[in-house]
Amino acid sequence: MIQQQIDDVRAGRSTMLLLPEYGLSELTEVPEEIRDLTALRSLHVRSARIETLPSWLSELPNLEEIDISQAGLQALPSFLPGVRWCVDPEQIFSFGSQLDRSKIFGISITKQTPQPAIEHTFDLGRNHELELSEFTVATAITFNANPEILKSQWPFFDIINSHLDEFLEACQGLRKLELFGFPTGRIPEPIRQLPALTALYLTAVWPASIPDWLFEELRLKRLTLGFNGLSHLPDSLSEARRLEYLNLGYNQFRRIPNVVWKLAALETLVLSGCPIDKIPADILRLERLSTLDLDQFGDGVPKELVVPPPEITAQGLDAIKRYWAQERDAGVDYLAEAKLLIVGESGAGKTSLAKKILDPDYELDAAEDSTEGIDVLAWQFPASIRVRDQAGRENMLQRDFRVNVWDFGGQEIYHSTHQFFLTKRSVYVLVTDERKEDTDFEYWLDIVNLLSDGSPLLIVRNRKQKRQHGADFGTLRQRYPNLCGILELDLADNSGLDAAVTRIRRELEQLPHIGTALPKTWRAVRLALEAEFRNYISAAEFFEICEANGFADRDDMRQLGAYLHDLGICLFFQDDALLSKTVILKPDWGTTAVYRVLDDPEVGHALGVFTLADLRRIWSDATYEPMRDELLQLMIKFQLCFQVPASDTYIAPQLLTPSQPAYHWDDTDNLTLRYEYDVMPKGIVRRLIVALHYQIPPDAPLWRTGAVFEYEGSTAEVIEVYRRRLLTIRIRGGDPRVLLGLIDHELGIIHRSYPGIKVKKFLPCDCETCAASTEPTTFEVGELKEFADAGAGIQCRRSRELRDPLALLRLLSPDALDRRTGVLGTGPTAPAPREEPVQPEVFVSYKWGGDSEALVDEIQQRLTARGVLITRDKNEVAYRDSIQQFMQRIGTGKCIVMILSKAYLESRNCMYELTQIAGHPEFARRVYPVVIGDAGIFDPRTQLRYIKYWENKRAELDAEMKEVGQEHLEGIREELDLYEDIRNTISRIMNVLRDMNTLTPEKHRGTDFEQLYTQLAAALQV
Ligand SMILES: Nc1nc2c(ncn2[C@@H]2O[C@H](COP(=O)(O)OP(=O)(O)OP(=O)(O)O)[C@@H](O)[C@H]2O)c(=O)[nH]1
Ligand SMILES: [Mg+2]
Repeated sequence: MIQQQIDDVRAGRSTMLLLPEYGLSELTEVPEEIRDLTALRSLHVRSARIETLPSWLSELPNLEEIDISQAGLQALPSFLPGVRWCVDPEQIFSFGSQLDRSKIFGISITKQTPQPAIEHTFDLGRNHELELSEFTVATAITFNANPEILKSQWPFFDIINSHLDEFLEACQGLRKLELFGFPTGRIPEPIRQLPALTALYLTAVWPASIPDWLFEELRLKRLTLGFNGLSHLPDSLSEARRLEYLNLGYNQFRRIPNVVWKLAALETLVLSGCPIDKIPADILRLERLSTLDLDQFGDGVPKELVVPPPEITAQGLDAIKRYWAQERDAGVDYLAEAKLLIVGESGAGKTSLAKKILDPDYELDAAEDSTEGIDVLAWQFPASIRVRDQAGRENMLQRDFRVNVWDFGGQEIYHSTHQFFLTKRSVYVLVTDERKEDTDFEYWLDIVNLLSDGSPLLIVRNRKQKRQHGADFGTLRQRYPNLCGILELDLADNSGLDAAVTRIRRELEQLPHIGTALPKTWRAVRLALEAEFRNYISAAEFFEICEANGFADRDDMRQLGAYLHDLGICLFFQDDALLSKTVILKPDWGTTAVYRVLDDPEVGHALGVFTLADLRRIWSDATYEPMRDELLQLMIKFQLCFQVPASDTYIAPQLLTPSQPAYHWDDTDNLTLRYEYDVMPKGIVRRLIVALHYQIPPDAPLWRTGAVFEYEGSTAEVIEVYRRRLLTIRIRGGDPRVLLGLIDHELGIIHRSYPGIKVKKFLPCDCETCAASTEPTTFEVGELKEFADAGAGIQCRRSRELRDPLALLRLLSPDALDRRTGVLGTGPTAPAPREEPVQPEVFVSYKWGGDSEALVDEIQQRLTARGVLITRDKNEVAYRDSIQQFMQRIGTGKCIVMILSKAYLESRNCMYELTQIAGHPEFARRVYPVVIGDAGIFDPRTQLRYIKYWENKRAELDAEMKEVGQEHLEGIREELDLYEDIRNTISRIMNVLRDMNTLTPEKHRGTDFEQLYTQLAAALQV
């Protein structure tokens, strides 16, 4: 992403760089590559961990603006005198007089911004001390964000909301305004009076209405209205003639509002997450449109979208435009073709049923061979299909309905290939033999549920005699919502057959894609291919056939190829270097070839190990011989086998020995993780073996349901327990997170091939009781993330101890929280939550002298003896190092032991330190308070006394100020602000501290500081 931006600036396409993209704020320094970007005008390091800016930035002649809000910058550089800054309100405080206010072009408030800083900013606005061109109020949101919950996450929502209008009125120069995740429920009226505003981003704001003045009076170029629950737009939008970028994502639009087609200047349209069912031919009217974003956050194109067919839509805007252009030029035809998949246990009668569907007079054959792999039969019948013309009117048309009947071999060996052939938008028939105990019944229901994406499923009970057994429809339907009926028949005498076929036909005719309009040229090619008797043709021949049938453009031909592949009509892997040269016209020819290898007795005998010589033998027929390379590639593509590196040997993991071999595993210091599946597809580990075979050392244990991998000094054991629907991982040695990351990534890819899959990850508890147990308490990773987000501990169900969720998550990934799943970054125009620079230090904050200091000496001595190093001001603040800097450093520290006494709470320096600490996120998680008796913080009256104390201090100073001349006031105003700050935060701090588990010094001494030690040690380990 960053590289793309750099290239754009270098090529003169842009003058701006957004370094921390989409909330991934891992950047710790400004990359050296941008040093020669002389065209760079605007640099954003918002939310990055960058602490200093490099001095070479001053050599960039055109650099005018830098956004450093929420970045870890400690001081403002003096070598950029001409640059203007976008900052957060806290930075206005911390940079003090370093930051000339006329140099601030932008301000960005987040939910972490402390109240005094917010109020200070609004004061500056009110007093016209700011000349802002950009203003942002933003926080990260989740997909299912709702206004109430979001609002409750803003500690100072009302303050911001009540000052917002007045502030906007005072900022007449605003060019860009962003409210992201700030549910104010309105579009603030003063926006109307902002003459320079061209970019307005209102995401998750939930305005009650969209006022007409927004389009009639403003001159917007960029507008975002995402996550606002909108279902229509006012006609006045057509007035927004300059609009180039419109983001309507994650709203309730079922149709793209017609007024959108009038926006002639539009270049980018975002519609992700809206339940729209159609992108109409009107899209051709937006001639300048170059980006249509249907999948903004990578969570998929809207599933309701069926016109054009999803296979087209998935290829992007050009494909959609071509589709409509072709239809306009060639006229339309309507789709009347579908796939029927017959599954079930071996011997249940699938092949017999398939043949009887085609011909009821077919005689059962007692010597019917068990099906190898898959057989595909063509079935055709006349039908009325429902079609919609371009104006949206419904019609019924008479058509020959074509069905490809896929008859699957039921034997266990074929199960692992199901994920490639059980497609969506098909009808499924599960055949059961009622005379037998069907052990695989649930497997079939589950796998169809996982893979078919809601396609209808019929159960056919074959050889139904008088006996009544098996679950009834109602019960099954609750678990399998796509089950739409149970049919009973007996193939021996055709009883029930007619009714069953009628029902199957009805389900086929009612599939949602039936009746979809397709360009006529497509159908012509489809028919020409079908007339072809060969099993496969070259890609060049395919293109020739397309040309002969009216196609001119190669891209159109490729698009049709992808469509035919997705419908299961042919196999055409266009993204594979070798396979893209061939179109397999008869998919079952390809699959049969593949299964020949898996069914080969010699390969079976060798437990799945085979060589190229074996393949020459197995594929010696004239039909396979010239295609051996492609067929082997097909097997690899299906993750059925892998090549042993640097050899001509291959291994098919599904033929490996079924039982776990004996080997030694040292189970000390293991990182263990468990995946639990609602429904577990078979063969997950086999696919993982193929995907990660480079990480399997030559003599490592390897069997059908498990393997041992090695990488960078770590060893991982992965075992699948199908019956218990789980997968366990144990890793030891090295930094286990690296290998785990690798495995987790591959599993993610495998899981994504099952649309309906539900998996949860569990980590074992790290308390002492659990560590010693073979059945530790486990925590679900999603739950740990929720607890970590809330800054709360999570309780072990065995030891009842509170554990730190973040420490557990860091076992998985060093920056577990930075990659929160389901939390959206706020995009390039908004900040991500601030992240702390990690400092593996334990600070201690205390009042010098007396009891406190003695206690600190004792703590330091005890903890140092046990390996925990304490940093305290006396030995840390070197000559000329300002105490203030040290205090700010404490504020961002990881662990802070706080010795609270009355003297502390009444000391200006200590309280400054405390406000620094409390102003940073996750305050509660980072402090370890020890309360000295006289602090009295548990008593509300004492709390009030502290508040009064600081109010008085401020009043005194204020009175003194009035007596001296303005010229002597430098610094005193800041002091005044500090007292105000202390007074405002003191009750908040008290509340947090009261809820925390604090100990008195006596209790600590009694246990030799054991509790403090364990907590600190745990926090530091990560
Ligand atoms: N008597 C009787 N025999 C049947 C019936 N249905 C199937 N058969 C016989 O049972 C045997 C197995 O049937 P198939 O249709 O080949 O079973 P399949 O489900 O295709 O089995 P695989 O291909 O191994 O998965 C064949 O010999 C059929 O003739 C039935 O309703 N009554
Ligand atoms: Mg069969």
